[in-house]
Amino acid sequence: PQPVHLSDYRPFPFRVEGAELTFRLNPSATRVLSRLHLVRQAPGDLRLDGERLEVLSLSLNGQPLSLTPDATGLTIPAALIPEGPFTFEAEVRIDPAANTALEGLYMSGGMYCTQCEAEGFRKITFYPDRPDVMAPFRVRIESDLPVLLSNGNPVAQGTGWAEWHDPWPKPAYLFALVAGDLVAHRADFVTRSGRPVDLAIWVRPGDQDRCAYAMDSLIRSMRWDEEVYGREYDLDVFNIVAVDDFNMGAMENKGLNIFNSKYVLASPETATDDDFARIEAIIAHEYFHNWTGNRITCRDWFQLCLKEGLTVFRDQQFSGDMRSHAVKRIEDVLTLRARQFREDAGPLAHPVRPDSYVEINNFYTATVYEKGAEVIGMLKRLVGDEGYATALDLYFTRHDGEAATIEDWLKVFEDATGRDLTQFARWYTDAGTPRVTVSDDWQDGTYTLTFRQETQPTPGQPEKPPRVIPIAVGLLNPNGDEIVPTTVLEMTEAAQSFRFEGLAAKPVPSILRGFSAPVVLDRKASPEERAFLLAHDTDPFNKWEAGRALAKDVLARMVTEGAEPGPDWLDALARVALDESLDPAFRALALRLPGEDDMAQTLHEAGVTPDPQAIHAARRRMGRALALRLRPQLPALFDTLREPGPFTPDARAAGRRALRLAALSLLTRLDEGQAAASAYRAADNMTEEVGALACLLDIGRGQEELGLFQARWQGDRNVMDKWFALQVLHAAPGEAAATAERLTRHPQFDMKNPNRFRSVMGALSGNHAGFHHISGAAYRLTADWLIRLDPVNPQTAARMSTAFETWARYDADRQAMIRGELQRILAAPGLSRDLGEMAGRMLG
Ligand code: DPP
Ligand code: ZN
Repeated sequence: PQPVHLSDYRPFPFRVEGAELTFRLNPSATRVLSRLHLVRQAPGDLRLDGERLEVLSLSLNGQPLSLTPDATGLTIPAALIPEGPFTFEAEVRIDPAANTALEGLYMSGGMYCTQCEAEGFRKITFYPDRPDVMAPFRVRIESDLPVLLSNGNPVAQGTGWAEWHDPWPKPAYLFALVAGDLVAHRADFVTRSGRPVDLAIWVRPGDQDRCAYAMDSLIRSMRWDEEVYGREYDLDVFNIVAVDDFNMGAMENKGLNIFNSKYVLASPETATDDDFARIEAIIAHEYFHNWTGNRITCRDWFQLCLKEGLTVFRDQQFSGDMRSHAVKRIEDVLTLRARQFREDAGPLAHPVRPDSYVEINNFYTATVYEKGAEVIGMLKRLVGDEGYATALDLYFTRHDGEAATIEDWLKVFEDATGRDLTQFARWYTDAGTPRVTVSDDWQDGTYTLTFRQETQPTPGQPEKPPRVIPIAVGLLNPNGDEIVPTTVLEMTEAAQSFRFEGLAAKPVPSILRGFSAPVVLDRKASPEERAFLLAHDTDPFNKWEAGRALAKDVLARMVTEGAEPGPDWLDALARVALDESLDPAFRALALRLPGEDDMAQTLHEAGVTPDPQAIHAARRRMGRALALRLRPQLPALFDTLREPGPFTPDARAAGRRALRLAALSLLTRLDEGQAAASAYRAADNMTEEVGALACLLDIGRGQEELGLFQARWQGDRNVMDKWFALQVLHAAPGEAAATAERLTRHPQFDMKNPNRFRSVMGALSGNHAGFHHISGAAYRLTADWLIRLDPVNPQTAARMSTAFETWARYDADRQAMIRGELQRILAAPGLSRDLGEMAGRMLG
């Protein structure tokens, strides 16, 4: 397959003034009639995308066309096209029941649903399936199912049919249709300017009592977007539908968001605190797309970060406002490092705005999303809050109704603030994570910080010119007082010094506060200095970061020198863990040990070949040392944080449960699971049920509890996903592959359901020492299943192949084994474009 290049962009030579679609639904033979009203804008043939469509009829202005489509679409020669407006009609037959790729129109548990982003609409009918072609849609659905939904506002309905009209011009990727036996959880909303909106969350009968949190999140999101960004909703209805079979988390189709049921359904008994937080964030994310994505969309798929980076940034702001900014920031940075830094450091590294792809579905990545959001955070830091607000207002007025580019986005900021963003644009075009090293100097009351930035070459980009990096810095006195509050230093050169004058004593610097740029900060600091910042830093992110850096130093020495954790780290951490003036959620985060994959990456960057087994063993010793240090306080920490009264999913209660479970996890290392076993039985919510079970599995126990869990939850797909995942995630390294293999033979394992597949295979790659076990069993099992899944669901197979992206970190044996598996995948007959591109890029 040929790659598509950004530089090949050409405008579409026709305008679609309206699209009228009629669906006659049938599981294996749905007929789709489309009538497109078109006008020529420039010379050329009319090329329509279309894949796997059985043509029943084609016509132009009512005259039959005898044209034969090729494998990817239909060309109507320019000579056949009249001057002025014309109408193209097509009737095609498609087979939703056979659509296991879950792209286009497919079936999930007896209901019809669609997923069109990025290029799924071409599997429904012939259309210019590109985001810069925007049109109003009229849709008629014919089916005897009771609930028939599409985008926009309802027009009319009768027995066996319904009609919808979406007045807002939109690209085809935002088209959606749902038909099923569904029930609604409803609410009302009135926009700031007085428009009443009917809100509904559609689920299968029996699930309607698990929608309240999602609905509450939606209402808070709608209000927040009015208050913070001045953005109002623009239709009479807003519908959300939960489906069990879904490749992504959710989809922002205009007026009809479709969600993976896992990110909608929640009750205290079935959802963990993390699930509640994710539901809140994803409901907000998809809602916020109504302006950043739908009203202003992307010119082409290279601009994906234009909507995704901005919308992630907005949902992160929202969650921070709803919960705690400090905790949210720490969690976001943990995710960024675990997923994006890992991607940026390996063979799949690509710019936030890529310039070529083979399969666009392979670019819905942590780089486009999470780094895309970080880039906007930096922009906001550089232009200030007011500059940001002015620029966003200009963006919405200037580009409403358009398909825009990153150049348009940056121009808005330049025009609104007068800043030159030429150098800043490198954050969009250059891949790789800059490494910033720091040295300091103290002389006669002047403190100097010198920074150097360097970015390693990434695939296709050998040269990395310096970027503009906002480095937020504060200075503390040796007594712990802050003497220079947070100041943003703008680094623009490869090496640059900044001076602070008139100081009485040599200060302790707090650098990269709030994680002000997505870089690796390389600062050799003494354990005393890190402990000092952990105790005194006024910036909550850097306070946490100091503890994390200290822990990583300790863990690195344990792995490489066989050292044991010393009292500096243990005492410093114990002080934070027991400090009741701090937010329990923050204390829980401070107690979380560095992850094994993160440690492997850090060692690799320091020139040490990581041994997964050694990291795993050292991390366990580290946990035990911490447990011993806190032994006297653990039972009280666990008991006193118990929430009185019924479960509430708010951040305060969730933080207390997180700390309580952190204490339980430590206790489990000392009491052989006694406390965890009774906590499991006493749990009245899923957070504690799963938390206690994980503690037991970690020490090789929990078999009885797994049985209890299964007996209670086997009728619930979303909860059973946790049952599958936990066993694999917490299996001992030598048993992880066998556990996963055994679970793939479980009667409830179904590779056609992406959530279930991920709960086994995703968990296997999430178990670092298990995945990289020297037997190679997990590598083989993963490759076997990717090869098996590929013909069924190439998008999910390709996504999960990133398990192998870190091969270059490891020793020669592991490298050879992983490369062997990637070669085996590449040689699989009939390999998809999706998985083929991924395997090829990883092999380099
Ligand atoms: N549905 C995905 C998201 O919201 C892709 N747009 O990020
Ligand atoms: Zn999105």
